[in-house]
Parts: sequence; C-alpha cells; structure tokens
Amino acid sequence: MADCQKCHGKDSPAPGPVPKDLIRLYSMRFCPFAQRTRLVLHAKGIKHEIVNMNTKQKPNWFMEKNPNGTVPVLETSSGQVIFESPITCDFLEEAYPAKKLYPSDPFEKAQQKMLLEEYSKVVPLFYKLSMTKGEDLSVPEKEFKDKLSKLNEVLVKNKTKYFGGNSVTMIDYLIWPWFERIEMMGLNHCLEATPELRKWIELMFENPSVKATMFSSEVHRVFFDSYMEGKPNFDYGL
Ligand SMILES: N[C@@H](CCC(=O)N[C@@H](CS)C(=O)NCC(=O)O)C(=O)O
Repeated sequence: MADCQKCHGKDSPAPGPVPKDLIRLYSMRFCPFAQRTRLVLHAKGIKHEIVNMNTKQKPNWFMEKNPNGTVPVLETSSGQVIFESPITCDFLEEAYPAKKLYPSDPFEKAQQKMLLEEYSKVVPLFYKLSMTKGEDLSVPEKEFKDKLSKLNEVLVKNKTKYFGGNSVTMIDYLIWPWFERIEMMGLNHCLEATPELRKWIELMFENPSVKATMFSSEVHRVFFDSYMEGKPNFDYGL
C-alpha cells in the first residue's frame, strides 16, 4: 500500500477501527525505526495501511496506543498494539510466517539478535556525528569508524554478501535505514576502510523492499534540515 497520507497532528481525529483484512502501521515517513517495519511489511508482502504521525505534536489518542509516543506502532484488527521497532518486526515474522526473514536455525537466529544488540550502540553515533555543531567530534568519529570496521569484519568472516548469508534476511533490514541516510548525514568518509560494508550498501540499494520504502539523499536532506530548524516537514513531497 502506498505511503501517501499526510501526517496526523495534535487535533487530528482518531482513525476508525483497523479493517479486518489489514494490519495498521503508525509511522512517520522519514523515521528510520519505522522504516524497519515498513521494510518487513513489504518484504513479507503483508497487506497493511499506514497512518503517518506528526511525531512532534501527537494527538492524545496516539499516546493511548503507545505511552512512549514513538513510532513505529502496529495495530491489528482485533485491537492488539505492538511497539518498539525490533519487536514490531519480530511480531510480523511470527504472525505472518508464510515468508520467513529470520533463519530457522536457532543459533543463526541468535547471531542475528546479538548483532542487532551490538548495532543498537552504533545508531546513536549516526545522530551524534550528524547533529552536533561546534564540538570536537574526533573521539565519537573514531568510535563510529571502529564500529563500522566490526560490521565489515562480520561480512569478511562469514564470507557473505549480507549479514545473514548470501541473501537479504531480517538483520539486513534492521540495520539498513541509517545506511540509507549515511551520505545525507555527511558520513560517507567513515566507510573508507570498510569495502565489504560499502558493497553491502550498494547491494541493499538494489533490494526491492529498500526501493519501495526509501527516499533519496536529497529528500532526506530537506527533511533533516527542517528537523534541525525545529520545524520538521513531515509531509515534504506529498
Ligand atoms: N526505540 C524506538 C525508537 C523509535 C523512535 O525514536 N521514533 C521516533 C521517530 S524517528 C519518534 O517517534 N519520536 C517521537 C518522540 O520521541 O516523541 C524503536 O525502536 O521503535
């Protein structure tokens, strides 16, 4: 389903019940966490609808769904609500088992979850390095490069194109959204010593689910600048 709806803000009325044959995703078009869920919905071919949120000015009914006030949030037609991006993806994996994204081997699945745990320490560095102004960033930049080298080593050690083998699996989708934005964030130079990771990025840009959910660096940049100015343009391009 096209991600084409303008965002719901403070005074927007609550959407009605979720139609029987659909699952609903509360999203924000430029949110990398919500993109994880959009990637999985697309990759698994799950029929869904998207309700985009103004994540700065949220209506009260949204806070009742997720008291943390963050997207992504999934809502089923029976009223079940699931939030936190890795948990939404795990839920989709189990609730829609026809096309599996995790490996069936328990150890391989555990390896993906361990890598995700490590990666969760990389995510804040993308923000620190791209959003901080007027501060010496050499220490966090070194930390970021070290962490990218560790990711690169996983690909080298496994001798695979992707993080879970020679085809795209769940872990690739969970890691991806920040790499889509790495050029826009001005951090491409941090990939100089990580050729396998650069190759992974190239391959991921060819993935149909990435193509279906992505924005160009230029579009990401317009949103990012508006966000940094304190006036996020959630509906940019609609
Ligand atoms: N740990 C959360 C983080 C999600 C998140 O931070 N989403 C942002 C948008 S990119 C959000 O909803 N921010 C609104 C807020 O923090 O009030 C997850 O993985 O789902």
